[in-house]
Amino acid sequence: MSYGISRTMLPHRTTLETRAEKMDTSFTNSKEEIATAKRDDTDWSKLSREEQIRSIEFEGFVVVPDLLSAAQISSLRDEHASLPMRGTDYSEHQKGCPDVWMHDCPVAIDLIAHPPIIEFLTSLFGDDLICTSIGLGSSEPGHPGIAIHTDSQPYGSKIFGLQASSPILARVLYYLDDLTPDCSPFKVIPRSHLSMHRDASPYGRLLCHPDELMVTCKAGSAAIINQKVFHGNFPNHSDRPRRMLAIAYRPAWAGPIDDVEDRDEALVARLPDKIQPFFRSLNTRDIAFDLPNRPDNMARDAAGISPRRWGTEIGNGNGNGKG
Ligand SMILES: O=C(O)CCC(=O)C(=O)O
Ligand SMILES: [Fe+2]
Repeated sequence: MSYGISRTMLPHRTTLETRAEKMDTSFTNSKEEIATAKRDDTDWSKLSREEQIRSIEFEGFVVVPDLLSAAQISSLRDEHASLPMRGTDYSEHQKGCPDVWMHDCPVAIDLIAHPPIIEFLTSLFGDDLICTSIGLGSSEPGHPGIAIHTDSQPYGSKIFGLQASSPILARVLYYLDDLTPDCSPFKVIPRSHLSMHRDASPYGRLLCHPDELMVTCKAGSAAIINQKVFHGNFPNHSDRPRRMLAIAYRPAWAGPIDDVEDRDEALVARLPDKIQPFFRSLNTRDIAFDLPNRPDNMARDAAGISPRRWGTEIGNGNGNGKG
């Protein structure tokens, strides 16, 4: 039994290097498992706005195809090549660069205000948007797959910090390469974020799961995920890199549980004017802690909590958006 003994308490594991040696670095899925994986076959180009909102709220993710032009993809790949990328502690083939906004990456930074995504997130959240992060990731040949995890950590964590404690957050994962079965397609366990079971503790991780769904798409598409859904990616068994630009947004009301270090104001001031509104303080929290039981002027409707937001009505079918 190892309950109650944290890794840091084990005297012989004092350095990160020693711990990394002990880490499970195995492939999440074999080639055979990839060949027989459950595949998503949704025609994402056909979804109405209501269906997109239902998909991210209820399934936990939505795919939006054709968001980037060939020229944008090519420029983003060039910017990617210019960035300092660091390997993760479990594989030198999975690399990342956080804080892309601090680097000379005008095309990536411009995407923070990408109109189709801003319009979607504004109808999803019904609030001002705060961009909490923008990072580039690269799953290179030999990458063993990202273990299944959530990006939500309601009390913060060593990997994600306190920023991940925001109660509502969406991450837009722009893919700069085609996701094919052998080239690290996205994986997700649909509806996993709805579970109230201990297995759904956002601090859990899994190598794989029988109900994981493989999502493939073309370069220039994005998967937008509810940060609470369990997800990851498959290994890269191909001979080409699989690059991704990930931009996270939260509604202005939904700040972290405690103050986080804010971004350097002088650096933020250098960003283009149209990006500034998304770079308000990371500690913005538009909430009413002292709310009385019956505040003045209470409303009699709120479309954002109505099943109408999914294009359906209570009492019409089972509320699954298809009724
Ligand atoms: O690579 C992917 O498709 C998913 C990456 C991921 O888990 C993340 O950025 O949070
Ligand atoms: Fe993630």
